[in-house]
Amino acid sequence: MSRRLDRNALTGLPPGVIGPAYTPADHGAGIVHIGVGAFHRAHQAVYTDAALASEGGDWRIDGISLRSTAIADALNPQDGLFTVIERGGDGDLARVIGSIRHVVAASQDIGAALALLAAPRTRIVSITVTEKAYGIDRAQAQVEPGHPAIANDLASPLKPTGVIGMIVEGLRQRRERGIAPFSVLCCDNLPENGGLVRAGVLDFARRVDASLAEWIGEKVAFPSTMVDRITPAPTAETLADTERFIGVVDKAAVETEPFSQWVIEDRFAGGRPAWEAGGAIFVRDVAPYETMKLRMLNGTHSMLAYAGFLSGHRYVREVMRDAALTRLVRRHLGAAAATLEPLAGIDLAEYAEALMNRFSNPAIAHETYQIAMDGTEKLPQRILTPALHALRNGQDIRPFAFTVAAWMRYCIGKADDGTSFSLRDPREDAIHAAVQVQREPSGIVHALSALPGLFPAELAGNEHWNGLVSEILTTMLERNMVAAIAAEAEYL
Ligand code: CS2
Repeated sequence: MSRRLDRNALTGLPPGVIGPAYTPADHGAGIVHIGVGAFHRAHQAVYTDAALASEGGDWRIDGISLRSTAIADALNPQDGLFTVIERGGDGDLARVIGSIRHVVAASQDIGAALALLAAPRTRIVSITVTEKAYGIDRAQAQVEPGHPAIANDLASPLKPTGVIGMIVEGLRQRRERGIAPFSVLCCDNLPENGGLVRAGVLDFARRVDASLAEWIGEKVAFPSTMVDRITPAPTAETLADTERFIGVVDKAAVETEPFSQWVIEDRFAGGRPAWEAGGAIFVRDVAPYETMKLRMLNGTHSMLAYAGFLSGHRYVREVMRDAALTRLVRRHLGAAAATLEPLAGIDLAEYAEALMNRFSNPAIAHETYQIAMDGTEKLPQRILTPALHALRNGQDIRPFAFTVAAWMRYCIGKADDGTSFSLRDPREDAIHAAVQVQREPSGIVHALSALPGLFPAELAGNEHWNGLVSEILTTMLERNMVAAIAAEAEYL
């Protein structure tokens, strides 16, 4: 059996593999991160590694995984070490990251997870759990009492299972023991993510103990942040390549693109690592950066994921080799950019060009099906809000209507060749119920637009918009997705 990556293996890393430029065990933990998935390992953990190398400090990361035990089982025997393979046009670069100390699987040991959150050394709690895990009703800025984790945690707040419940219980314990609170740093692709999580945490706390909510409102910082790095789900190939690079087995390796960006509001009551050492940018207001990224990168991603997946493209890089689809990618980037306010120091045309290149990266196997997941959680900030903006301002709404039609086509759950696939959306049952009784494209548009809380009323009630979505969906259904893409590219 091959040896496993661990602290002893660091001294024997092959030339060309970059290891931590510090001794991980010399640094204590200061961050608790909830959701130790591939994205966290390829992004925040890398910035923290750079900060530790540059400025030192007790800023290592203790991880909490909410449900799965797999990542704790992979990382703990490796002393928290794992490899990031950066795949660029000019070959791969392997880097072993030392910033994670240990991972607790909350589903196995909630006491240990809460102890991390309550520990005085914990000054920041950062989060990547994907949009759907929060259970926050974004329009009402409060928790969704029907969300499984929220419902469970409101019923037994001392034994939480979800991210909001855990944060509130961690803060409650700190307050009870006279320990200063931590700052909460949401790193998911949500608009004004700090404010959103703050609203969810405050509402949850209010339902448990009003004075706790008041204390949190006064004392806890929730800086917003924009995170960016395209990170496909690791595969067996990721692990096999890693072993070839580093010479030992690494069960927690990730692969990602060379590009990385992190824009953060500098509001950390208990201090923070020198993340600028890894290239992080600190600003007063992240919102315009977040909006730009959500509408341009993520919005275009969603468009190309639905259209690409249904027309037989497994990977984003294949989409970018399809001439008609590439035209639609460019069109979407332009339409999204047109909905944005100018942002000092950023040329949106250059940003769009950089995105075209990143999507085209031939070394990254990013599945369209991965991006297509959780559409109801993603469409509002990526597509529907900019669509409404475009509608109100007399701008081109067609690119957004095309994306919505492609998502609706996807909601039918059958590819053009008749094979079924699972939607992988938290509202999958409601979507099925809405579409299965419909015969006409316009009926599908109407039924899906009426899903509670999804479409802005002004958009769902606009005849021109609905007409356009129905017309495009008709082509997708009566002919097929390939024909609809060709017709659309023709239309340009
Ligand atoms: C993607 C994002 O899966 C998705 O929905 O759009 O994960 C995207 O790759 C990242 O936000 C890039 O930073």
